[in-house]
Amino acid sequence: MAETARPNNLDSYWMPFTANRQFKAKPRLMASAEGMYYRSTDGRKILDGTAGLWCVNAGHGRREIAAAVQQQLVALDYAPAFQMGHPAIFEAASRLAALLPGDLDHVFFGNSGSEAVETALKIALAYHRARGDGARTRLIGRERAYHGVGFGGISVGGIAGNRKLYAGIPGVDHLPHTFNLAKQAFSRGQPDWGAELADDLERIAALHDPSTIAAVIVEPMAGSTGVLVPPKGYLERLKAICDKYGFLLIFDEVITGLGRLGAAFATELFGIVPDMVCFAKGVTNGCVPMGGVVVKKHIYDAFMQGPENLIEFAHGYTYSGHPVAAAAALATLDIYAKEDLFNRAKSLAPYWEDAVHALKDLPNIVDLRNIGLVAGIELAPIPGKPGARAFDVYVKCFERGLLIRQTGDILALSPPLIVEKSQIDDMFSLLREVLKTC
Ligand code: PXG
Repeated sequence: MAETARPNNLDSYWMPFTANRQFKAKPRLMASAEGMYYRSTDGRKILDGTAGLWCVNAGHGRREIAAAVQQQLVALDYAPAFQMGHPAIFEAASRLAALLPGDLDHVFFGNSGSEAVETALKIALAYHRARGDGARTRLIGRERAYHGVGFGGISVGGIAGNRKLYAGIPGVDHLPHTFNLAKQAFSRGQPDWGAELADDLERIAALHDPSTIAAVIVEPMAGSTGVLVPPKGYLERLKAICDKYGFLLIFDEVITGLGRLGAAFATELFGIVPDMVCFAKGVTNGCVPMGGVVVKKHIYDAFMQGPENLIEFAHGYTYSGHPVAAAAALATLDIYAKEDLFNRAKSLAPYWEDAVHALKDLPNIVDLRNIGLVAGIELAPIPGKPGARAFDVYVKCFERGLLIRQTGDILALSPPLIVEKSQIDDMFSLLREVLKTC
């Protein structure tokens, strides 16, 4: 393949979550994408093992979405987000609410997972205040959690590197993370051990007094930290303790939402209905920024008090419910429904699981984890060089035509839900070859 034009100067762009100097010395640039494959600027075909960044659930280059976006841009490029609306965003809200169980039926829109999380945390505090229970100001997150990069998100988040430079918001405590190598290694799907880790919420409640706690936020499956699957019974226990004390339970489904686990949301998969669900990424197939939070009716209703001419919740973004994002979301949801992609992910999951666990015989494999179409592969660190082994695997895979994710010494894979079995075979045989050399 011919090379694509490359920028002359890589200097001005300060890249996010990137080792800028290392990258710019040896850049990896994408030129185009179609279906399951990227094409790099040096003309190589690269199998997408990560659905971009966990977001391109329907595969790349979907013409239906492009057409809907183009049409929307021409018809109505922008409408003021405050005190004004447009039809597509109301439809998008109804369609999203219909994908969630029970009375999770009101949607507040932002433009990213980070904004979804900030919004959910603010709703939690404002909700208790609106009910006359304003002493509930504490927020409980979890070790190793990733909830984006806003000050709220890094505060309830549990990744030291993202938190250490910033004081964060006050009144936050953390549950222990749910990973225990000795008790869970090589679990297929949900580990048998670990439900009791949820009981730590009782300790936290006793420490601060339950009357001071507003909400608990967790990723049903922790993605960014390296794929931690919830132990059997863990989320059930967490929900029961939240109910007992009146804590709102927030599921951050930015990764798990929209099909990745083989169900519309983890909420459905695990049969647990939280009070709020954060979403982003797959809602537009990754092609236009959009995120938001779906809340239960009683939460929305708590705000709908007082004089009707007053704004009930002083929050929102210029681009909340953007027409172009709404059009992309509607076209994306159409594809998910028409191609039955969530069920497709579900039916591929056993094949995926076998492919993941077949790596067990390789050297330096510490753990293999999976759920839905997600895999975590934990490697033994090179002594004195944490993360170096996995980064080496990541670069070698990219050079040989496979995109994976790397965090510390953990690799993560989660392809678009259109993946074929033969492409799963390609992914794992290439990975096997690379792992043998690292
Ligand atoms: N919550 C969760 C659970 C996430 O995974 C966010 C919030 C923030 O979303 P935005 O749209 O603000 O980035 C995320 C994002 C990775 C990776 O490699 C994961 C995310 C983003 C980028 C990379 O695991 N998750």
